Amino acid sequence: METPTYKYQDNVLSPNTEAVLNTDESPMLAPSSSSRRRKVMFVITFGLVIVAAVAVALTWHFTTTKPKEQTTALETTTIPTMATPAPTRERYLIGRIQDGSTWAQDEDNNPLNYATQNCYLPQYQSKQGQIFVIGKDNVEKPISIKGINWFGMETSKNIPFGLWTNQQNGTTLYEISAFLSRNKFNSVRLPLNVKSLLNNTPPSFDMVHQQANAALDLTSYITAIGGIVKGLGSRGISVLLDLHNLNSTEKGDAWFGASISADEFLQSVDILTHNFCNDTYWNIIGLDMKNEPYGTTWGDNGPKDFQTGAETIANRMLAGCSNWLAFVEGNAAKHNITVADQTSYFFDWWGGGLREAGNKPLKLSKANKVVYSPHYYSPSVYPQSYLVKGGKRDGDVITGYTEYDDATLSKIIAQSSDEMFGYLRKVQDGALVLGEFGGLFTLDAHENKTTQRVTQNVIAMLKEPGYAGGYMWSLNPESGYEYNPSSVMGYWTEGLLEKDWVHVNTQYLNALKAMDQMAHVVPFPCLKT
Ligand SMILES: *[C@@H]1O[C@H](CO)[C@@H](O)[C@H](O)[C@H]1NC(C)=O
Ligand SMILES: *[C@@H]1O[C@H](CO)[C@@H](O)[C@H](O)[C@H]1NC(C)=O
Ligand SMILES: *[C@@H]1O[C@H](CO)[C@@H](O)[C@H](O)[C@H]1NC(C)=O
Ligand SMILES: *[C@@H]1O[C@H](CO)[C@@H](O)[C@H](O)[C@H]1NC(C)=O
Ligand SMILES: CC(=O)N[C@H]1CO[C@H](CO)[C@@H](O)[C@@H]1O
Repeated sequence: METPTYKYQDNVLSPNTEAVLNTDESPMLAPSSSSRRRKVMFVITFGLVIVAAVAVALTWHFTTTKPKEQTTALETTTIPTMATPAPTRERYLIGRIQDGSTWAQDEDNNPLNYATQNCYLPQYQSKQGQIFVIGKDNVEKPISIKGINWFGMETSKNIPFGLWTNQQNGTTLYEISAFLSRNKFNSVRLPLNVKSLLNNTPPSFDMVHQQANAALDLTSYITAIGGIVKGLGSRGISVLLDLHNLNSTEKGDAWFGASISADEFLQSVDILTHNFCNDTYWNIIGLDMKNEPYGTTWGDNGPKDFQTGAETIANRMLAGCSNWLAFVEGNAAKHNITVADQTSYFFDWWGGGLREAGNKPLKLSKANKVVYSPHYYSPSVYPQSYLVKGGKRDGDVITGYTEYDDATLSKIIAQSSDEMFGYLRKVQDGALVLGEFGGLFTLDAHENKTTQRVTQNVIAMLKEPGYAGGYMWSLNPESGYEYNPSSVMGYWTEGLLEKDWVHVNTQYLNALKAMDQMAHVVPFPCLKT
């Protein structure tokens, strides 16, 4: 996800540098450089939310009569005898995600550790248009990804959002993992920033209710990632580590930039393989080489040639971890498309422009490791001219358009995605997995729901041969969008969870159930050592 203003503007003759350099801080923290007032208001609001959340948590902690709970043997033996006090571990009745499920009274929803599962790290492979989990016995299990993005680690907070459990807002790692599993999600894409990997920066403690997330070790960036991976792994949910931003504010138009050199980028890959390529983290399936490299080229040997960049990053990863997969995004160049008798000149979705990867594929040190991983969004991210009929471009918005009927819109999405990346299904053997799709859904203000229908079409497309699933953006309710409908600019936030992180955006959750019809939506298998 990228703060959208100007990124796709198709009428500008010379690029607006300030706008193009918009960062990809979570939209909640930095909506866009062109909306400083909103940004300031948002940061203040967010600050107040955190202060309020912490205050509520503390008040609750010290004043509420806690429900009587059985203490476990572990608690009674460890607390009094340890020199350093063990984390206070309690069951939490708060923070439960209200998706209609019921919970066992005695469920231990706040483990001190996610127990070792005795699974081994399998071979993950991409071939025959599918992703396979391959065991030591050479049995190959195909798997489709019903995935979701959970952001926050790429921001200055260095931790995914939502873990500030209190009586009103926030949930826990345990509950997020349980909720995702109850709803058949089997993978999480976790955006990271390279600088925090290099510095091993600890997360902001005020973003996490530590007692309610007892198993999460917040000592460092690496321990936090490890805890999240184990928490998700306990439910068979895999993790795609996403090299998203260079530092918490520099998105980077390539895999290097002002804050990170190409060498440093590769060191961050070494840090990940060194720390996580083993059986404890069996559910890590690979790395997304670089999120939305919008200033790159493909195969021209230029300074920002992402064919070379992605190849170098992927081979570095494979040298440290030959089990993982390399997820590769595309460029963001301008193209013409003619659909429904209308020609539009537009930017490919950032991350989606893989037009040259067919002729100039990545050459990796190991076979069956490339997963092309484009993004495809709805008009809530940018009002693309090809997604509506007629109308007049006015800055970023389009006025006076009509919306297409279902059949025409489906054809347009099929053709545009095929031109950007879908053709790869016919010219190479690896799987395609959308690293991001979605945006606004329930809030769609198009008279005939074009934004919703685009996402529904994208979901339906994932069932076609050659696609092995996708990651909806985002679980977080804080992600911001600026166009709704295509004719109106403003600011809206929406995610799979509601703003309090415990209520569910039911309409969106139901729309994503269509992903359950992909061929192999199962938990990632724990292959026992
Ligand atoms: C990220 O890097 C840019 C470019 O060097 C720098 O201007 C910015 O201050 C950095 N952000 C942080 C949070 O350090
Ligand atoms: C995996 O690596 C981490 C970090 O080096 C280490 O703490 C853990 O014990 C390792 N697990 C296994 C099963 O080797
Ligand atoms: C697309 O169309 C525009 C406007 O008609 C034209 O200027 C441009 O050269 C075309 N670009 C490409 C890549 O075909
Ligand atoms: C919505 O669909 C109706 C029925 O087909 C049509 O009359 C109307 O013009 C459409 N609205 C827009 C904005 O295209
Ligand atoms: C800022 C925020 O999200 N506050 C919400 C916390 O939860 C309560 C109860 O659900 C909501 O009413 C607040 O809006």
